[in-house]
Amino acid sequence: MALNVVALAGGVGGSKLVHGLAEILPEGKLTVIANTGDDFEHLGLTICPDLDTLVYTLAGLANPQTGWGRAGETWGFLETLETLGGPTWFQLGDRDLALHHERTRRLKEGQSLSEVTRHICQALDISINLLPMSDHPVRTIVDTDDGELAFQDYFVARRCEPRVKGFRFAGVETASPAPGVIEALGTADLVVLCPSNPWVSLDPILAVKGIRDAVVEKAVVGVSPIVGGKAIKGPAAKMYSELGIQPSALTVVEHFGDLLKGMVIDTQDEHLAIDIEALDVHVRVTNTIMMNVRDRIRIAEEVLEFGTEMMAR
Ligand code: FO1
Repeated sequence: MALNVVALAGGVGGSKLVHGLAEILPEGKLTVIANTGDDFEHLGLTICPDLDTLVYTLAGLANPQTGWGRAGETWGFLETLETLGGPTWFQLGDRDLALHHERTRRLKEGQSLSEVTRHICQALDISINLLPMSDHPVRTIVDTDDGELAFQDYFVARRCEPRVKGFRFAGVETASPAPGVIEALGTADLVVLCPSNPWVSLDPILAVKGIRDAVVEKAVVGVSPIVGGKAIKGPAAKMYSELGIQPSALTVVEHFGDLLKGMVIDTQDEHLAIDIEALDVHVRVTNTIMMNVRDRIRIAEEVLEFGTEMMAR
């Protein structure tokens, strides 16, 4: 009898593991709860980057270079917008745009975000249960030296340049979990924290009323998004150092506290296993870098095997 698995995921990193899990779990056995804290309104459209990254990855449509957006895009809309002097800082390809347009149209008609997401999954032949964390808007706000910035303004428009002081999730106090979220967690045998940014991708999900309490009841296994601490490049590294966070798999474990039963870390981080186990969190060491679909499946298999061991502890 296959496990009932619930995965909590952000965008690019999380979607790779979700893809692996979707390839090996039988239909009806995988629910994914996606971060919507990165969502925003732009050009009159509701854009849900993490949901869309998951959708495109699961549908085999994702852009392999960026991880977000679609492969084989055309850019007629954006090029034309530029000639007209419109805002082009957020790259919306023509095909991607159709998805944002259709979602916005349905939301305006009165459908909920989870209803629209279910429709999109059906239209693109995605058979897993993909749920937004909430149907209510929750927006990650970045507190910076330049004041508070909406997440995409900070991340994409300002290229993470302002110094970060912290985050808050506007709207989370009144947001309730989307229909099906608490039910899926209630019947889950195993909860997987995907290799997504703990502070800006997984924390917003766990901050929605009732989700953390439902997760903590379960066997929870994480996959560290941080590999070889010092090797971390790009905006995440800058963000960590500004927040005074030493980026490592150990820090991730400390961050999640009592939530975790087990953590999958990369072979480069094997030396951290002792310190992680001292926190009463079991460790599985493996190569966690996902370069292709075979890697995604292999890691998903390891996560399920390790998770099954954790369920018995
Ligand atoms: N990220 C960028 O760095 N630049 C972009 O222009 C950009 C456009 C974009 C369009 C659609 C989409 O679904 C995602 C997009 N992303 C872009 C990624 C996204 O904003 C971030 O990676 C996530 O929010 C972080 O998880």
